[in-house]
Amino acid sequence: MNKQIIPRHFSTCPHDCPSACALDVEVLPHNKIGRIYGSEKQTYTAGVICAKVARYAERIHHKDRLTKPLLRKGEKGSGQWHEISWDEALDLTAEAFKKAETAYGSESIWPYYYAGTMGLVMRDGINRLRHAMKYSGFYSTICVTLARPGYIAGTGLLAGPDPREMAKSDCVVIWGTNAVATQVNVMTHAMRARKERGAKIVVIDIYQNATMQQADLALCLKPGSDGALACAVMHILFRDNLADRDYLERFSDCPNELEAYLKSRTPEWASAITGLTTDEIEHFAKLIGTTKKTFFRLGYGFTRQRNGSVAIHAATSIATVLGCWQYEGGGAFHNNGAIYHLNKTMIDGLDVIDPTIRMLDQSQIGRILTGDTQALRGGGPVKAMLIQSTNPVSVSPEQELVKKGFVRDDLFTVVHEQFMTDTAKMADVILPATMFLEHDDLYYGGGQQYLSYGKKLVEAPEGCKSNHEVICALAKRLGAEHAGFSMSPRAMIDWTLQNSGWGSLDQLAKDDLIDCQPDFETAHYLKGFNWPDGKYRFKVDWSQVPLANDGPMGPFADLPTLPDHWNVLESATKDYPFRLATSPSRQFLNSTFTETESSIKREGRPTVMIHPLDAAKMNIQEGDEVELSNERGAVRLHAHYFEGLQQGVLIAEGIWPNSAHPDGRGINTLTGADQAAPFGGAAFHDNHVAIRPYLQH
Ligand SMILES: Nc1nc2c(c(=O)[nH]1)N[C@H]1C(S)=C(S)[C@@H](COP(=O)(O)OP(=O)(O)OC[C@H]3O[C@@H](n4cnc5c(=O)[nH]c(N)nc54)[C@H](O)[C@@H]3O)O[C@H]1N2
Ligand SMILES: Nc1nc2c(c(=O)[nH]1)N[C@H]1C(S)=C(S)[C@@H](COP(=O)(O)OP(=O)(O)OC[C@H]3O[C@@H](n4cnc5c(=O)[nH]c(N)nc54)[C@H](O)[C@@H]3O)O[C@H]1N2
Ligand code: SF4
Ligand SMILES: [Mo]
Repeated sequence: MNKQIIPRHFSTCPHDCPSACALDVEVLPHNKIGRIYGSEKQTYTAGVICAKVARYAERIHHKDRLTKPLLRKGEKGSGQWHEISWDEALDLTAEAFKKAETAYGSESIWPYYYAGTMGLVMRDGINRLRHAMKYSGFYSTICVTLARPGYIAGTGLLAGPDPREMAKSDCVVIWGTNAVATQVNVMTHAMRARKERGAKIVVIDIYQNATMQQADLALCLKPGSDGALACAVMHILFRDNLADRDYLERFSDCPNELEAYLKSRTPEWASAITGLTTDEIEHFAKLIGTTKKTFFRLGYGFTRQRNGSVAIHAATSIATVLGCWQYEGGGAFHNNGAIYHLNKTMIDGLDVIDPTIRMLDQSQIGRILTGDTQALRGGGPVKAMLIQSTNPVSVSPEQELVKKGFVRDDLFTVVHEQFMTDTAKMADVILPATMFLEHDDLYYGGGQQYLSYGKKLVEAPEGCKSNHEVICALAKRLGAEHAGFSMSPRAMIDWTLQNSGWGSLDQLAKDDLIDCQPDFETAHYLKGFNWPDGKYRFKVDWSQVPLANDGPMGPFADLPTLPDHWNVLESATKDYPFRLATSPSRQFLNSTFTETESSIKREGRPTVMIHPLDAAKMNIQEGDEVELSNERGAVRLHAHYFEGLQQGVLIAEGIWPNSAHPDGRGINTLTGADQAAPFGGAAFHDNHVAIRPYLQH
């Protein structure tokens, strides 16, 4: 057979995923793409990508893509729109912002964004506009402030051993990440270790997800109990003389104090908290205690509990007690954010920051838009918003409040989007956005070590503009001043590379990639951890944790100083006897891909998994429509019997569009926006709820 050869071009996946895969994209005539493949030349991607991005043609060429600016007619959310020109849309927006500023001050405008694209130019340019205009600040809390502090509390730095070393481990502990669904490349390297070296794969999660099904040792514990497991494991390691005392002496702050303190953290104590048997805990401790090349791959899952920062610190501490950091294929990894040391001055407008401007918490958007004085940090109301690359009406906690905020008649909302999302539906003005293959950008991997180029490969549909174009066009109308507003994305990438010590765009355009992996000794902290005394900290002064962010905000509760189980969870009660986690689905990425047929077909419908014994107690049959409820609201979906979780735990996978639920209330109706310690962040998997059959009236 004579196969026609379709040209493939390099790109980078822009989605909010630690893998940031390097891609080979089939480019067809007439601005069409074919299939997308994983690039072989990027050694972490190693030719493998997830299915939903492989079939990206379905998304980029989707018939429902937004291509015309729209102005609301009728009530907010009525679904009726006028088509308008780009000039009209931008003029209207600029006028509304100026009006709000004149009447209520610059902080009444809140530019709001997230990681729909991880491209630095397109994602973060909105910050340049807000800094130049002194608009309210965006304190990014989702994914960041519950996870990172706990890792950094020990190591002093958000970086770790080369994730490719998982392939050289004798044991890979996949903890709180459903890697098969959310970052498939972890599996590539872990499986290689199993195949080539007979390595064991341990998975620690709260349900038997696709990743746990691949495990040699599966630990299915109660939500929010990871700190207890970690402490009992360290107790056993000291008890059985499996701790590396020489390493601890040289590289940790207070090993003797830790050992003494852990005496009471017995397997029996942890068994009662985790729901694991003491045998399971002993077995896990023995396995890693006798396997120096153990790689702890710590994901986001267990940090989406109110005690998450304390728990990830406890888990990271095991690697130190064992001295795993010393070995190739050993150590603990969460994210590589710190290795890139990018100078973001031009993109973010860091040189025009006014530090007196208030920061508003991303997770608290519902409270902010409904006038909660604490969430508004004592300032005036938010009157106008520019929203790019995020879908808060679907993904943010306390959805009832979020919706109440967005229907406000006195709030002007402009949403820059690719699709008619739950958030776009609530806009006054909608602006159609380009997709990653239609603009230039620069990406880095949180879960690996590459800076990676994403070049424009096809023309956007007529009518779509990139985030950068919108920000620059608004800046002009608003009189915002910064050199970045007159640069092209390519010039911006070049400036950023040159000022960060990573060469230039010319070089990147030739190579596509820069491998930023630090040397072995640095990555494994063999020259010392990133504290003045070079020692890993078991004992944490949380106020001193350098979170590379805009926080801290507070005040927050006191945290334990040594690794522990910290019981600040949203515990089950008589009225709300179940604990619900809203874990990610495989075919969606947050609320993205909920518009593509193939993903919807594979996911089915909004579902909650329940243990059959619980279901029997609650009179719930397989497939029944049920209602989940708590203080924050109620959600309707269908029950599915599932034995792979502990009784009392419920799992609802995926963030379905609100309209996929019978009465338009999405899963985040049930999640809370209280600021978890130490620096805030929404505890998406830490909810108490009631469940009952939904009876039609
Ligand atoms: N297919 C797909 N891929 C994605 C995403 C998606 O929605 N879908 N989201 C992307 C984004 S934005 C992110 S941040 C990453 C997140 O990806 P992950 O690092 O995988 O983190 P989570 O999505 O929070 O959840 C991971 C697992 O943690 C489990 N978990 C919940 N509570 C606990 C607990 O207390 N202890 C333990 N041990 N486990 C717990 C959940 O059940 C889930 O199986 O994935 C990205 N990739
Ligand atoms: N219940 C529950 N809720 C959760 C989570 C959970 O596990 N459970 N996970 C949380 C997590 S980890 C995260 S990170 C958040 C993510 O929440 P979001 O950041 O809102 O992510 P998405 O839902 O993927 O929405 C991104 C939107 O950006 C748009 N977009 C993509 N590229 C561009 C672009 O170049 N320009 C513009 N203008 N728009 C673009 C997409 O069309 C999409 O609608 O959700 C959180 N919400
Ligand atoms: S695994 Fe993550 S980074 Fe890789 S292609 Fe899929 S969504 Fe993109
Ligand atoms: Mo995320």
